[in-house]
Amino acid sequence: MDLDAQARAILANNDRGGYTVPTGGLYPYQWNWDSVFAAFGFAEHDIPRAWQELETLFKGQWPNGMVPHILFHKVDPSYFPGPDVWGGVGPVPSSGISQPPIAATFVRILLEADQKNGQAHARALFPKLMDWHRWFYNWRTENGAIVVTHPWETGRDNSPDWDGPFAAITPQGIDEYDRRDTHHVVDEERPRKYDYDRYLYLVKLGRECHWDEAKLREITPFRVADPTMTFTLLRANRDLRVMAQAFGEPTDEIDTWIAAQEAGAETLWNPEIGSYDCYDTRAGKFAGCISNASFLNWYAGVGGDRMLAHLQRIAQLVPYSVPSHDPASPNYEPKRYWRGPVWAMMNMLICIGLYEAGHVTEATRIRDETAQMIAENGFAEYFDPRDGSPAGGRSFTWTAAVWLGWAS
Ligand code: 9WN
Repeated sequence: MDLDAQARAILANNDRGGYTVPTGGLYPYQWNWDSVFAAFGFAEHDIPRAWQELETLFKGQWPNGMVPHILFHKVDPSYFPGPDVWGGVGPVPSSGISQPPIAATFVRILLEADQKNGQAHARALFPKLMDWHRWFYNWRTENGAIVVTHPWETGRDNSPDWDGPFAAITPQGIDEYDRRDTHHVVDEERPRKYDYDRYLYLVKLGRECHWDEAKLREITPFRVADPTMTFTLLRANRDLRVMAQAFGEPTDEIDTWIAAQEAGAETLWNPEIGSYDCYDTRAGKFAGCISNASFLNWYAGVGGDRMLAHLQRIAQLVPYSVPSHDPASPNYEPKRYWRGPVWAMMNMLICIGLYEAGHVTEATRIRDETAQMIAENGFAEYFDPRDGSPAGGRSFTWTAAVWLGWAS
């Protein structure tokens, strides 16, 4: 079977009827940004299915506008923590946090690709996207930057970005638990128990205050301003604005959000390392980390070429860009999840920005490296930047989607 056919087969096999799981076993539910990438992959050969993926995701939207990071449509014991641990309060059993808000950007892409029915689908999703973006602005804005209350929210779970805030947390009152992820993937490619204890502690805090954002803002020790969320939301707001104009909707509220987030992006610039960085609002400290999220500034349309020298430096250190953590850092671990490996969908987002900024050489190089990694090693969840070898889950939805829609 050729690679395109393999990628389509992965999407078909991970389809659970109206939504796609990231991969069977390891992640048996619907994840927020995974589904948006899945929709992008489906759009290559089945536009109605692409819209359905997004529509199912928005069925889980909470009354306060938040769109959860996991929807537990059917309980499956192969994943922990499940719906009982989260205690989400929305219309579909769910987690209590969100994920990078890339949906509006991909709704716009689908709208432009679907001359026939795109308008109807995008118009129906538009108010839901507005409600979600408003939730971020109301509850998760600190000086314009977007803050997270759990590392899982950024989708970059065990990045060294969280090492500082995690060192200040002593997890208390969490019951014994049985991790399932390490039944599917070797320990060396997953977060440590130290991280899981803190992940579960933060879930417990949220559950105990019924995910009331006002309360959580007061009590949580973890409130970190993050480039993934700030840059993806800023980009998504620009795309939402284009749709608002096309639909004859007012743009003033979106303009307020864009202005706030442009200022917020500036607060994530860490002059000491000359990079966009995470900022721990509790400790008042930068993380001091250059991650692949630091390079999403072009995607957000900010920062000019401030990040270019780091991108070129890192390309000299590893044959496969863009590693999730700087290989020059002592905390770099090329196989351990978000502490080093390369993620194909992050590369796509980075390259969308690079192309738009006219950095065709850089963007083409990263796209070629991504395509080569996938062609030689299959549709893995992530890859080792030293040799492109596969890591984490296999037959992975977003890698297949990125192949179909962008890398092939
Ligand atoms: C927790 C599904 C998700 C991705 C995240 C990735 C990983 C979950 C986990 O898998 O996180 O949300 O259990 O490890 O870090 O980006 O959305 O693919």
